[in-house]
Amino acid sequence: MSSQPFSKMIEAASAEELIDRAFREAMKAGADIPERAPPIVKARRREEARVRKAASIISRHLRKLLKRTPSLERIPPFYASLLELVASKERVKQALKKLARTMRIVGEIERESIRKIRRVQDPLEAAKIRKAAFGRMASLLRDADEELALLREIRAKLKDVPSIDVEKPAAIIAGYPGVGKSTIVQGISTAKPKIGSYPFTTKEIILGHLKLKDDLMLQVVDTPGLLDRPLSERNRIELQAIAALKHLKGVIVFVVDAAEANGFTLEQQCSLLREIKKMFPEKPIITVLNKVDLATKDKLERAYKLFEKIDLETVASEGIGLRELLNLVIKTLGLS
Ligand SMILES: Nc1nc2c(ncn2[C@@H]2O[C@H](COP(=O)(O)OP(=O)(O)OP(=O)(O)O)[C@@H](O)[C@H]2O)c(=O)[nH]1
Ligand SMILES: [Mg+2]
Repeated sequence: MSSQPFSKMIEAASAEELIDRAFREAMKAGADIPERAPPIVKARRREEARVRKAASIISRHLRKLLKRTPSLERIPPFYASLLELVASKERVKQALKKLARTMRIVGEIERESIRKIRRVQDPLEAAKIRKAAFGRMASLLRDADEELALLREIRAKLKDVPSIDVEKPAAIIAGYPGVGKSTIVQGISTAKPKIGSYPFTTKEIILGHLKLKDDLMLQVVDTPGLLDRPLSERNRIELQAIAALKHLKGVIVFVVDAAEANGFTLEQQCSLLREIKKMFPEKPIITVLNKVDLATKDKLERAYKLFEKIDLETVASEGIGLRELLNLVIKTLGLS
Protein backbone atom coordinates (compact mmCIF):
# COMPACT_ATOMS: atom_id res chain seq x y z
CA MET A 1 0.00 0.00 0.00
CA SER A 2 1.63 3.22 -1.10
CA SER A 3 1.23 6.01 1.40
CA GLN A 4 -0.17 9.36 0.42
CA PRO A 5 2.36 12.09 -0.41
CA PHE A 6 1.56 14.57 2.36
CA SER A 7 1.80 12.24 5.33
CA LYS A 8 5.57 12.68 5.65
CA MET A 9 5.59 16.46 5.71
CA ILE A 10 6.98 18.04 8.85
CA GLU A 11 5.32 20.99 10.53
CA ALA A 12 6.89 24.24 9.40
CA ALA A 13 7.92 26.52 12.25
CA SER A 14 6.85 30.13 12.04
CA ALA A 15 9.63 32.62 11.35
CA GLU A 16 9.56 33.83 14.97
CA GLU A 17 9.69 30.31 16.39
CA LEU A 18 12.61 29.39 14.20
CA ILE A 19 14.47 32.60 14.98
CA ASP A 20 13.95 32.09 18.72
CA ARG A 21 15.05 28.49 18.65
CA ALA A 22 18.10 29.14 16.49
CA PHE A 23 19.38 32.10 18.50
CA ARG A 24 18.66 30.56 21.88
CA GLU A 25 20.60 27.42 20.96
CA ALA A 26 23.32 29.50 19.35
CA MET A 27 23.95 31.47 22.55
CA LYS A 28 24.44 28.19 24.38
CA ALA A 29 26.85 26.85 21.79
CA GLY A 30 30.18 26.22 23.38
CA ALA A 31 33.38 26.16 21.43
CA ASP A 32 36.28 24.13 22.65
CA ILE A 33 38.35 27.03 23.82
CA PRO A 34 41.50 26.58 25.90
CA GLU A 35 41.17 28.32 29.27
CA ARG A 36 44.32 30.35 28.78
CA ALA A 37 43.72 31.48 25.21
CA PRO A 38 43.92 35.26 24.70
CA PRO A 39 40.55 37.10 24.88
CA ILE A 40 40.46 37.87 21.17
CA VAL A 41 40.94 34.19 20.29
CA LYS A 42 38.20 33.25 22.74
CA ALA A 43 35.87 35.87 21.31
CA ARG A 44 36.48 34.81 17.72
CA ARG A 45 35.90 31.13 18.50
CA ARG A 46 32.79 31.86 20.56
CA GLU A 47 31.13 34.07 17.98
CA GLU A 48 32.03 31.74 15.15
CA ALA A 49 30.42 28.83 17.03
CA ARG A 50 27.27 30.91 17.58
CA VAL A 51 26.94 31.86 13.95
CA ARG A 52 27.49 28.27 12.87
CA LYS A 53 24.93 26.94 15.31
CA ALA A 54 22.21 29.44 14.33
CA ALA A 55 22.77 28.85 10.62
CA SER A 56 22.74 25.11 11.05
CA ILE A 57 19.47 25.08 12.99
CA ILE A 58 17.77 27.23 10.40
CA SER A 59 19.16 25.32 7.43
CA ARG A 60 18.37 21.97 8.92
CA HIS A 61 14.75 22.90 9.44
CA LEU A 62 14.35 24.39 5.97
CA ARG A 63 16.12 21.47 4.32
CA LYS A 64 13.91 18.92 6.01
CA LEU A 65 10.84 20.96 5.17
CA LEU A 66 11.77 21.11 1.50
CA LYS A 67 12.76 17.47 1.35
CA ARG A 68 9.55 16.20 2.91
CA THR A 69 7.24 18.35 0.81
CA PRO A 70 6.16 16.21 -2.13
CA SER A 71 7.42 17.18 -5.53
CA LEU A 72 4.55 18.79 -7.39
CA GLU A 73 5.53 17.21 -10.68
CA ARG A 74 5.41 13.73 -9.30
CA ILE A 75 2.27 13.51 -7.21
CA PRO A 76 -0.69 11.63 -8.73
CA PRO A 77 -3.48 13.85 -10.15
CA PHE A 78 -5.87 12.90 -7.34
CA TYR A 79 -3.52 14.33 -4.72
CA ALA A 80 -2.50 17.23 -6.96
CA SER A 81 -6.11 18.33 -7.17
CA LEU A 82 -6.45 18.12 -3.38
CA LEU A 83 -3.37 20.31 -3.09
CA GLU A 84 -4.99 22.81 -5.45
CA LEU A 85 -7.74 23.14 -2.85
CA VAL A 86 -5.23 24.75 -0.52
CA ALA A 87 -3.17 26.77 -2.96
CA SER A 88 -2.39 26.94 -6.65
CA LYS A 89 0.49 24.92 -7.98
CA GLU A 90 2.26 28.14 -8.97
CA ARG A 91 1.98 29.54 -5.46
CA VAL A 92 3.35 26.36 -3.91
CA LYS A 93 6.21 26.25 -6.40
CA GLN A 94 7.08 29.85 -5.71
CA ALA A 95 6.99 29.25 -1.93
CA LEU A 96 9.36 26.30 -2.22
CA LYS A 97 11.68 28.36 -4.37
CA LYS A 98 11.70 31.19 -1.87
CA LEU A 99 12.47 28.86 1.05
CA ALA A 100 15.30 27.24 -0.92
CA ARG A 101 16.69 30.69 -1.60
CA THR A 102 16.35 31.65 2.08
CA MET A 103 18.34 28.56 3.01
CA ARG A 104 21.06 29.41 0.49
CA ILE A 105 21.42 32.99 1.70
CA VAL A 106 21.59 31.89 5.34
CA GLY A 107 24.59 29.77 4.29
CA GLU A 108 26.17 32.76 2.58
CA ILE A 109 25.67 34.96 5.63
CA GLU A 110 27.27 32.26 7.75
CA ARG A 111 30.37 31.95 5.59
CA GLU A 112 30.78 35.67 5.11
CA SER A 113 30.48 36.59 8.78
CA ILE A 114 32.80 33.79 9.90
CA ARG A 115 35.39 35.07 7.47
CA LYS A 116 35.06 38.52 9.03
CA ILE A 117 35.05 37.24 12.62
CA ARG A 118 38.32 35.42 12.00
CA ARG A 119 39.97 38.66 10.99
CA VAL A 120 38.88 40.99 13.78
CA GLN A 121 41.26 42.22 16.43
CA ASP A 122 38.71 43.47 18.94
CA PRO A 123 36.48 41.06 20.93
CA LEU A 124 33.60 43.54 20.83
CA GLU A 125 33.88 43.70 17.08
CA ALA A 126 33.46 39.91 16.86
CA ALA A 127 30.20 40.11 18.81
CA LYS A 128 29.02 42.94 16.61
CA ILE A 129 29.55 40.90 13.45
CA ARG A 130 27.68 37.97 14.95
CA LYS A 131 24.78 40.24 15.93
CA ALA A 132 24.64 41.69 12.45
CA ALA A 133 24.57 38.15 11.01
CA PHE A 134 21.69 37.19 13.32
CA GLY A 135 19.82 40.33 12.29
CA ARG A 136 20.13 39.47 8.60
CA MET A 137 19.06 35.86 9.17
CA ALA A 138 16.05 37.00 11.21
CA SER A 139 14.84 39.44 8.59
CA LEU A 140 15.25 36.85 5.85
CA LEU A 141 13.11 34.40 7.82
CA ARG A 142 10.49 37.02 8.61
CA ASP A 143 10.33 37.76 4.92
CA ALA A 144 9.56 34.07 4.27
CA ASP A 145 6.97 33.76 7.03
CA GLU A 146 4.03 33.58 4.62
CA GLU A 147 5.69 30.74 2.76
CA LEU A 148 6.30 28.87 6.01
CA ALA A 149 2.66 29.40 6.92
CA LEU A 150 1.57 28.05 3.56
CA LEU A 151 3.50 24.80 4.05
CA ARG A 152 2.05 24.54 7.54
CA GLU A 153 -1.46 24.92 6.13
CA ILE A 154 -0.87 22.33 3.40
CA ARG A 155 0.32 19.84 5.98
CA ALA A 156 -2.53 20.54 8.39
CA LYS A 157 -5.15 20.09 5.69
CA LEU A 158 -3.65 17.14 3.86
CA LYS A 159 -1.60 15.03 6.24
CA ASP A 160 -4.58 12.91 7.28
CA VAL A 161 -6.06 12.38 3.85
CA PRO A 162 -6.36 8.62 3.49
CA SER A 163 -3.81 6.72 1.46
CA ILE A 164 -5.88 5.83 -1.51
CA ASP A 165 -3.87 3.76 -3.94
CA VAL A 166 -4.59 5.70 -7.11
CA GLU A 167 -3.38 2.86 -9.31
CA LYS A 168 -5.88 0.44 -7.86
CA PRO A 169 -9.64 0.45 -8.42
CA ALA A 170 -12.05 1.90 -5.91
CA ALA A 171 -15.77 1.65 -5.30
CA ILE A 172 -16.96 5.10 -4.34
CA ILE A 173 -20.14 4.98 -2.30
CA ALA A 174 -22.65 7.80 -2.82
CA GLY A 175 -26.17 8.59 -1.69
CA TYR A 176 -28.11 10.85 0.68
CA PRO A 177 -27.34 10.74 4.43
CA GLY A 178 -28.80 7.74 6.22
CA VAL A 179 -29.38 5.57 3.16
CA GLY A 180 -27.01 2.87 4.44
CA LYS A 181 -23.63 3.77 2.89
CA SER A 182 -21.54 3.03 5.98
CA THR A 183 -23.45 -0.18 6.61
CA ILE A 184 -22.57 -1.31 3.08
CA VAL A 185 -18.89 -0.36 3.42
CA GLN A 186 -18.62 -2.27 6.69
CA GLY A 187 -20.52 -5.17 5.21
CA ILE A 188 -18.20 -5.67 2.26
CA SER A 189 -14.79 -4.64 3.67
CA THR A 190 -12.57 -7.38 5.00
CA ALA A 191 -10.38 -5.14 7.12
CA LYS A 192 -11.64 -2.53 9.53
CA PRO A 193 -12.22 0.62 7.48
CA LYS A 194 -9.73 3.42 8.07
CA ILE A 195 -10.87 6.92 8.75
CA GLY A 196 -9.13 9.91 7.27
CA SER A 197 -9.89 13.57 6.82
CA TYR A 198 -10.74 15.21 3.57
CA PRO A 199 -9.93 18.87 3.09
CA PHE A 200 -12.82 21.31 3.39
CA THR A 201 -15.39 18.78 4.45
CA THR A 202 -16.61 18.54 7.99
CA LYS A 203 -16.94 14.79 7.96
CA GLU A 204 -14.25 12.24 7.50
CA ILE A 205 -13.67 10.06 4.52
CA ILE A 206 -13.72 6.37 5.23
CA LEU A 207 -11.60 3.92 3.33
CA GLY A 208 -12.31 0.24 3.44
CA HIS A 209 -10.12 -2.44 1.94
CA LEU A 210 -11.15 -5.60 0.39
CA LYS A 211 -8.77 -8.39 -0.44
CA LEU A 212 -9.99 -10.24 -3.47
CA LYS A 213 -8.12 -13.26 -4.74
CA ASP A 214 -4.31 -13.28 -5.11
CA ASP A 215 -3.02 -9.74 -4.73
CA LEU A 216 -6.12 -8.13 -6.15
CA MET A 217 -7.40 -5.43 -3.89
CA LEU A 218 -10.49 -3.29 -4.00
CA GLN A 219 -10.81 -0.05 -2.10
CA VAL A 220 -14.16 1.07 -0.84
CA VAL A 221 -14.46 4.81 -0.33
CA ASP A 222 -17.30 6.09 1.83
CA THR A 223 -17.65 9.82 1.40
CA PRO A 224 -19.99 11.16 4.06
CA GLY A 225 -20.68 14.80 3.46
CA LEU A 226 -19.33 14.63 -0.07
CA LEU A 227 -21.65 12.86 -2.50
CA ASP A 228 -24.70 13.11 -0.29
CA ARG A 229 -26.58 16.22 -1.29
CA PRO A 230 -27.38 18.31 -4.35
CA LEU A 231 -24.38 19.87 -6.01
CA SER A 232 -26.30 23.13 -6.30
CA GLU A 233 -25.93 23.50 -2.53
CA ARG A 234 -22.15 23.31 -2.80
CA ASN A 235 -19.66 26.09 -2.78
CA ARG A 236 -16.77 26.22 -5.22
CA ILE A 237 -14.29 24.60 -2.85
CA GLU A 238 -16.61 21.71 -2.08
CA LEU A 239 -17.22 21.16 -5.77
CA GLN A 240 -13.49 21.04 -6.32
CA ALA A 241 -13.12 18.52 -3.49
CA ILE A 242 -15.71 16.37 -5.20
CA ALA A 243 -14.06 16.82 -8.58
CA ALA A 244 -10.83 15.39 -7.17
CA LEU A 245 -12.61 12.04 -6.95
CA LYS A 246 -12.68 11.96 -10.75
CA HIS A 247 -9.03 11.01 -10.67
CA LEU A 248 -9.72 7.77 -8.85
CA LYS A 249 -10.10 4.67 -10.93
CA GLY A 250 -13.28 2.76 -10.37
CA VAL A 251 -16.99 2.68 -10.07
CA ILE A 252 -19.62 4.67 -8.18
CA VAL A 253 -22.13 2.75 -6.09
CA PHE A 254 -25.20 4.92 -5.65
CA VAL A 255 -27.29 3.82 -2.69
CA VAL A 256 -31.03 4.56 -2.56
CA ASP A 257 -33.15 4.36 0.58
CA ALA A 258 -36.16 2.62 -0.98
CA ALA A 259 -38.26 3.21 2.13
CA GLU A 260 -37.53 6.94 2.24
CA ALA A 261 -36.76 6.23 5.91
CA ASN A 262 -33.93 8.77 5.85
CA GLY A 263 -36.40 11.56 5.11
CA PHE A 264 -35.46 12.09 1.48
CA THR A 265 -37.98 11.27 -1.21
CA LEU A 266 -37.22 8.90 -4.05
CA GLU A 267 -37.52 11.88 -6.40
CA GLN A 268 -34.83 13.78 -4.49
CA GLN A 269 -32.59 10.74 -4.48
CA CYS A 270 -33.09 10.25 -8.20
CA SER A 271 -32.17 13.82 -8.93
CA LEU A 272 -28.96 13.50 -6.88
CA LEU A 273 -28.08 10.45 -8.95
CA ARG A 274 -28.59 12.45 -12.15
CA GLU A 275 -26.23 15.13 -10.85
CA ILE A 276 -23.59 12.61 -9.94
CA LYS A 277 -23.87 11.02 -13.39
CA LYS A 278 -23.29 14.42 -14.94
CA MET A 279 -20.32 15.09 -12.68
CA PHE A 280 -18.70 11.72 -13.38
CA PRO A 281 -19.69 10.92 -16.96
CA GLU A 282 -16.72 8.60 -17.40
CA LYS A 283 -17.43 6.38 -14.41
CA PRO A 284 -19.74 3.37 -14.39
CA ILE A 285 -22.50 3.72 -11.80
CA ILE A 286 -24.17 0.87 -9.97
CA THR A 287 -27.55 1.75 -8.45
CA VAL A 288 -28.53 -0.15 -5.32
CA LEU A 289 -32.00 -0.14 -3.85
CA ASN A 290 -31.39 -0.52 -0.12
CA LYS A 291 -33.79 -0.94 2.83
CA VAL A 292 -36.17 -2.98 0.70
CA ASP A 293 -37.24 -4.67 3.93
CA LEU A 294 -38.88 -1.42 5.03
CA ALA A 295 -40.23 -0.30 1.67
CA THR A 296 -43.91 -0.67 0.81
CA LYS A 297 -44.86 -2.23 -2.51
CA ASP A 298 -46.00 1.17 -3.65
CA LYS A 299 -42.60 2.73 -2.97
CA LEU A 300 -40.78 -0.08 -4.71
CA GLU A 301 -42.95 0.38 -7.78
CA ARG A 302 -42.32 4.11 -7.75
CA ALA A 303 -38.61 3.50 -7.47
CA TYR A 304 -38.55 1.21 -10.49
CA LYS A 305 -40.48 3.78 -12.51
CA LEU A 306 -38.28 6.69 -11.47
CA PHE A 307 -34.82 5.22 -11.80
CA GLU A 308 -33.59 4.41 -15.27
CA LYS A 309 -31.82 1.30 -14.04
CA ILE A 310 -31.67 -0.45 -10.69
CA ASP A 311 -28.94 -3.03 -10.48
CA LEU A 312 -29.92 -4.83 -7.32
CA GLU A 313 -31.82 -4.77 -4.07
CA THR A 314 -30.21 -5.02 -0.66
CA VAL A 315 -30.94 -5.07 3.04
CA ALA A 316 -27.53 -3.84 4.11
CA SER A 317 -28.24 -4.08 7.83
CA GLU A 318 -28.85 -7.81 7.39
CA GLY A 319 -26.06 -8.34 4.89
CA ILE A 320 -28.62 -9.35 2.28
CA GLY A 321 -27.52 -8.69 -1.29
CA LEU A 322 -24.01 -7.54 -0.38
CA ARG A 323 -22.26 -10.56 -1.89
CA GLU A 324 -24.14 -9.93 -5.14
CA LEU A 325 -23.20 -6.25 -4.96
CA LEU A 326 -19.56 -7.13 -4.52
CA ASN A 327 -19.69 -9.52 -7.47
CA LEU A 328 -21.24 -6.83 -9.63
CA VAL A 329 -18.57 -4.30 -8.60
CA ILE A 330 -15.85 -6.81 -9.44
CA LYS A 331 -17.45 -7.57 -12.79
CA THR A 332 -17.95 -3.88 -13.63
CA LEU A 333 -14.30 -3.16 -12.88
CA GLY A 334 -13.25 -6.09 -15.01
CA LEU A 335 -11.50 -7.76 -12.10
CA SER A 336 -13.15 -11.16 -12.32
N1 LIG B 1 -34.12 -1.63 8.02
C1 LIG B 1 -32.96 -1.37 7.44
N2 LIG B 1 -32.12 -0.49 8.02
C2 LIG B 1 -30.95 -0.24 7.41
C3 LIG B 1 -30.58 -0.85 6.19
N3 LIG B 1 -29.35 -0.41 5.84
C4 LIG B 1 -28.97 0.44 6.79
N4 LIG B 1 -29.93 0.55 7.75
C5 LIG B 1 -29.89 1.41 8.94
O1 LIG B 1 -30.01 2.75 8.50
C6 LIG B 1 -29.28 3.61 9.37
C7 LIG B 1 -28.33 4.48 8.57
O2 LIG B 1 -27.33 3.68 7.98
P1 LIG B 1 -25.85 4.17 7.69
O3 LIG B 1 -25.10 3.05 7.08
O4 LIG B 1 -25.28 4.84 8.86
O5 LIG B 1 -26.18 5.29 6.59
P2 LIG B 1 -25.15 6.29 5.86
O6 LIG B 1 -25.62 6.40 4.44
O7 LIG B 1 -23.77 5.84 6.08
O8 LIG B 1 -25.44 7.65 6.61
P3 LIG B 1 -24.47 8.94 6.69
O9 LIG B 1 -23.13 8.46 7.14
O10 LIG B 1 -25.16 9.82 7.69
O11 LIG B 1 -24.47 9.55 5.35
C8 LIG B 1 -28.59 2.72 10.36
O12 LIG B 1 -29.35 2.68 11.53
C9 LIG B 1 -28.60 1.35 9.68
O13 LIG B 1 -28.60 0.29 10.59
C10 LIG B 1 -31.52 -1.76 5.60
O14 LIG B 1 -31.31 -2.31 4.52
N5 LIG B 1 -32.70 -1.97 6.27
MG1 LIG C 1 -22.11 6.88 7.01
